[in-house]
Amino acid sequence: MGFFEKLVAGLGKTRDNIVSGMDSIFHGFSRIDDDFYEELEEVLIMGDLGVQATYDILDDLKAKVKEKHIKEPMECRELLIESIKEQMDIGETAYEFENHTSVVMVIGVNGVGKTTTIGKLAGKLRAEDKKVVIAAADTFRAAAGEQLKEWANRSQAELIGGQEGSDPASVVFDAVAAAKARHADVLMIDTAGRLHNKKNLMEELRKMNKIIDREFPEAYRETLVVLDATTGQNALQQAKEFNDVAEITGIVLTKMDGTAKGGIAVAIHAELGVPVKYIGVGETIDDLQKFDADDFVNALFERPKDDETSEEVSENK
Ligand SMILES: Nc1nc2c(ncn2[C@@H]2O[C@H](COP(=O)(O)OP(=O)(O)O)[C@@H](O)[C@H]2O)c(=O)[nH]1
Ligand SMILES: [Mg+2]
Repeated sequence: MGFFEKLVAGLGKTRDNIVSGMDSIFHGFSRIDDDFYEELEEVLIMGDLGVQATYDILDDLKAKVKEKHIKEPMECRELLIESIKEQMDIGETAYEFENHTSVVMVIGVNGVGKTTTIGKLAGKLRAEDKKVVIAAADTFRAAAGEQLKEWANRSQAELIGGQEGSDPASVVFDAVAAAKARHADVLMIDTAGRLHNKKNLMEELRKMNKIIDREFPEAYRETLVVLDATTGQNALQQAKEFNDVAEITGIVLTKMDGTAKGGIAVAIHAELGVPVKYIGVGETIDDLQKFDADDFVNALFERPKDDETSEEVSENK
């Protein structure tokens, strides 16, 4: 399966919740009235899109219906798809860090896929011939360092590791020195994910950020929160908590190949104003891609990719 097919498969559950619900509304109503909008609202909220995104999308739909003098409920389907795409658009500057000497801090709770994402991203950047240094600043588990070492070997990125139990901030200090000495393009920092103690976490992130600010002020900064898409509302809650303690610049949604609650991608974007920049659909290096709103919404509604004809999606049914 290619990336898009994995995404189509992973969004199956979301599709069952949202798309079939929407379609029965489009078919069931003969006119566009308040009840019609109310039922749509319910389906979108139940599908994990969240209150904010749902209101934004429906406001946009209502405006378009008025402007285009639409009378048929069925005609709203395409408009709604367009609205969701517009909601998810992430703008031109999302990957600006690739054009600078940059530091990418990767944060998130245990098990969401931080280390795996760093490995995949390192592989992608190396394939573009970028020089990559990775800081193993999750020093709480020896296994974390080992796992990262494998990914670093695979992608031929340089790993700056801390001893188990060593101070994460000192690993960051060493990694910044190494990145500068070797004129690295991107320094990625893997961190430990212990959200249960917010005060400690905040303190640790603050210390690491302070070192980067002081030792590497010229670096372009990116802070990605990694979230497990199968956890739905929990992921949204985690994003909010990290948003309180760090200046998040982007979201990575992993495990979109599983029983992903894909609607959460829309909710996070709308409620935090932070774009989803990458999505993961598996455990290999090819299973991470930049987020593409068109692909995402096409996968959700099981439509073909915009740049291809139809066979790709329908083959997998
Ligand atoms: N199916 C699937 N598994 C993933 C994905 N990303 C990470 N994983 C798996 O999730 C588990 C935890 O990943 P890890 O990177 O160690 O999480 P961390 O604790 O945040 O560093 C590992 O078994 C990964 O292989 C993904 O996109 N899809
Ligand atoms: Mg890890």
